[in-house]
Amino acid sequence: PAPRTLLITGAAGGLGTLMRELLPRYGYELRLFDVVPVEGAPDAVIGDLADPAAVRAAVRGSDAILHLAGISLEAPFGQILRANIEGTYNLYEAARQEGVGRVVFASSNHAVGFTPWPGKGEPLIPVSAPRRPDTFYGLSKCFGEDLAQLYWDRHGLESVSVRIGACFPEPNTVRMLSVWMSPGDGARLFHAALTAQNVGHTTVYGSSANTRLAWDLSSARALGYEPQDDSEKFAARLIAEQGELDPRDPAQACLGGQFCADPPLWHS
Ligand code: NAI
Ligand code: 15L
Repeated sequence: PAPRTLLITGAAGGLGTLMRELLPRYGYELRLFDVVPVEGAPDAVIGDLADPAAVRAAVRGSDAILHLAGISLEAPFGQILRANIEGTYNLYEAARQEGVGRVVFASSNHAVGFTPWPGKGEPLIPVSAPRRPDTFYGLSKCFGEDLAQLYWDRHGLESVSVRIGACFPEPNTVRMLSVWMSPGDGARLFHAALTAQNVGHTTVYGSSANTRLAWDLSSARALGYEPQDDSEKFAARLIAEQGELDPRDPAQACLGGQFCADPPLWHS
């Protein structure tokens, strides 16, 4: 049966705030979790992903989970380890123990961030392309995807790992013309990922149907996702302001953009 009670972790964040607004129209009853208070939601459960008991209490009684919580940019390894690696493990353990049927995991394009942009006439990047994390952050998303696979193979807990491009109201860089996911398409994709039958563990790219798409959306479409938006309406202005991507610039040559060129953050 379609999930009714949906737990959104990371509900106070940018994507959580967008999805809290958009997902109820699909019929979900939302429960919210974050380490900081969630504006306008006094019933939200406040707790840290690194605390297994807090996570288990938040998960109890949910039919499905949209797991958005965690550090969403590069950070020192110790911080990524605690929030994204141990935190996602705690989330999956709680889901298993509480009998939750489905987790939709917010993975990221940064799991494959060092993949070069396909040239003209080259095939789109498939979900089966080798992972090439561009940061410890991207590496934590590779871990989350593998954890999702393990919990399917070993425990029959279903997941969809969504390698989100960039979900903001509007794209603001030329790179984002390729990876942008409109908030409306984000809600459509998460809803498809929550309700499609027999997903086992499925990995998909998460974006709108952009004219400048670099990756293959077919595994997302196979879930029933029908994107409605295309970033192309923003292209002329952004290209006039910023110019086309320069493949000789390490911050522009690969999917992960600037993440590929920033200096590493070693210390916790
Ligand atoms: P965000 O940084 O705005 O929100 C993340 C939320 O997680 C915050 O409210 C934060 O308080 C919470 N959080 C962090 N550590 C936590 C912990 N230890 N315990 C409980 N809560 C904790 O990030 P955003 O943009 O909303 O992204 C949501 C998810 O989607 C993240 O996992 C991010 O990696 C992923 N993602 C987002 C993309 C986007 O375009 N917004 C692109 C690719 C992936
Ligand atoms: C991400 O994974 C980040 O969470 C988000 O804030 C954006 O930076 C996005 O990727 C991106 O690649 O633009």
